[in-house]
Amino acid sequence: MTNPGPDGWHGPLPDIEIPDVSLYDLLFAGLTSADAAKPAVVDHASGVTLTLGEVKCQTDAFAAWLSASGIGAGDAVGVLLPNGPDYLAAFHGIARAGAATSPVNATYTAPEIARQLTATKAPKIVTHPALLAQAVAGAIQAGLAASDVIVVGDPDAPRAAGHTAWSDVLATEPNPPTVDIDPATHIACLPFSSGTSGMPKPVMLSHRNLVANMLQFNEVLRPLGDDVSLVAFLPYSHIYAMTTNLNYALYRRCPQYTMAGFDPMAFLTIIATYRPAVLFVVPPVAAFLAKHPAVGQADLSSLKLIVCGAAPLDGPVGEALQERLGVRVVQGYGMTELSPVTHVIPLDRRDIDLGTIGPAVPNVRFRVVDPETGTDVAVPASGEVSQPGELWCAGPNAMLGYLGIPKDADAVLDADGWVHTGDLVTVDADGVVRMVDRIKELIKRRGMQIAPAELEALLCLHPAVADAAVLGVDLKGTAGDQVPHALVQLRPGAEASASELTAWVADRVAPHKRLGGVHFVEKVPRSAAGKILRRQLPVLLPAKG
Ligand code: 4UU
Repeated sequence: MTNPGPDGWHGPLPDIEIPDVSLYDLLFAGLTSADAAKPAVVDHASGVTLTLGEVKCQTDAFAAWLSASGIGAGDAVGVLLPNGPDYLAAFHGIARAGAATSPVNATYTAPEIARQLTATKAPKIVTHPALLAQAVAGAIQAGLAASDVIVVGDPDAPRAAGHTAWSDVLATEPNPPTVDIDPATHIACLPFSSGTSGMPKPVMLSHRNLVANMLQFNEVLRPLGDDVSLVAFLPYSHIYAMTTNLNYALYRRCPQYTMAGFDPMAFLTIIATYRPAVLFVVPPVAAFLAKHPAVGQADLSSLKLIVCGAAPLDGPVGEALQERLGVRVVQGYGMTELSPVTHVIPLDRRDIDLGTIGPAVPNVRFRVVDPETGTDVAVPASGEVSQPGELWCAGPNAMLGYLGIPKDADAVLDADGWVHTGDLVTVDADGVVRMVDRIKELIKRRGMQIAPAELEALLCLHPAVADAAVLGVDLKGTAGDQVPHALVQLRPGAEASASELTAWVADRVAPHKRLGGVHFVEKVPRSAAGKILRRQLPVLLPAKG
């Protein structure tokens, strides 16, 4: 049943109809008064709770304010916020005004913020008082004025400094003008991804992409029933949490309990206090839950499901977690360019190895293509797995392209609508997929992207560095987690220590991108055309003692 047809493999669940609506219409248009009174978001640290009705009202007010400021279709607005109640209306107000959120990781430095604002030409940025220094520095580098920085809360000092206060924005009459949104072509957000190579770039995700992926994913979670309340600790700025937490919990009218970052003990307290049903995690958090002694003392009895993705989950760790907590654990797979979810292990298929990423979600088609020959690998016999090949995916969740990069220069989305993931997988006769290797230039730390090209460019700006190559090294004891290491070729006669170069990078990037090691080499291996020969890099690392 799941064998590939002419358009590729599909999963066990039937395809669904994707409604032709904007995100706002899907999430808020039909809000009943009973639903409006339900808690949408609860922030344990600040004690702030917003109902669905309040989120809708704030969304409308922000959309009206943006429209009155001349911001709408074709524009982007930066959002540099930690997870918290304000994120919801920031994101949806922008979408309702017809503009697109450019979500910035809250740990970014000023140059990283500026690069993102510039790449998406965002004329405004929404930020938090705790992040104001880097937000303002980044905004100024990108050419924004003080008043273009909108600060959540009711902040006296920022207002005095000429910034715009969120409380003033929310005082706008919540009746924005109607904006004509074509869900298929209208961009709702521009998360950054480096794709299969090069620098991070803005991924154009339409209203339809986000609506579709939420509904596709919803089919997989259907057996759970009505309660999908969840702890939102993965950053909303990353597509994993944006779709499965921020938007999905709103869609299902269930509360999301926000955390501005992952603090293991606060995480356990929040679960015991609010009794959520679902957790979305990355492999290091799965390992924490499976192994840490404190977890044994905590009351996690409300949990019904843990979804792990964004990096490889070790099958035995998944099994140990399932056993220890008595909670169903599944692995999912996604990619920013696919909005993101394409594969998840079905909740009722306990026979499927947790080390796999399962079959495709509804409406996704996938192929496994030999990277050498460009042909699909042979369908395996029952009980066997295929030869490894590159995973290609297509569906209503496939991006429109990268902003500012012509379609024909884009190596990821082909003319037939297939996203070439850069991941090497095998598939069994039932369409269950296993990740084997990553054949693209991408390092994953705590599920977040690190583009080697970005760190290489930064190292090459150091006066002593002639050339540099960056690769991911697996962190011991944390399956799926990697740290970037640099191989550096110094200029003749120049001197720089490993710690100096480590600090050079650390001063300029978010903490998750910091180097775990710098190793000096005679020469960075490059092809005749100047491309780094990445396959040769691991052997240049010093042997571990
Ligand atoms: C091995 O990380 C993501 C999206 C993750 C996600 C989303 C919904 C996971 C489960 C889910 O239900 O997006 P990006 O764009 O940051 O990173 C994409 C890359 C993939 O190409 C792959 O290399 O992250 C890696 N990846 C995984 N690798 C994602 N999921 C997995 C996985 N195992 N389960």
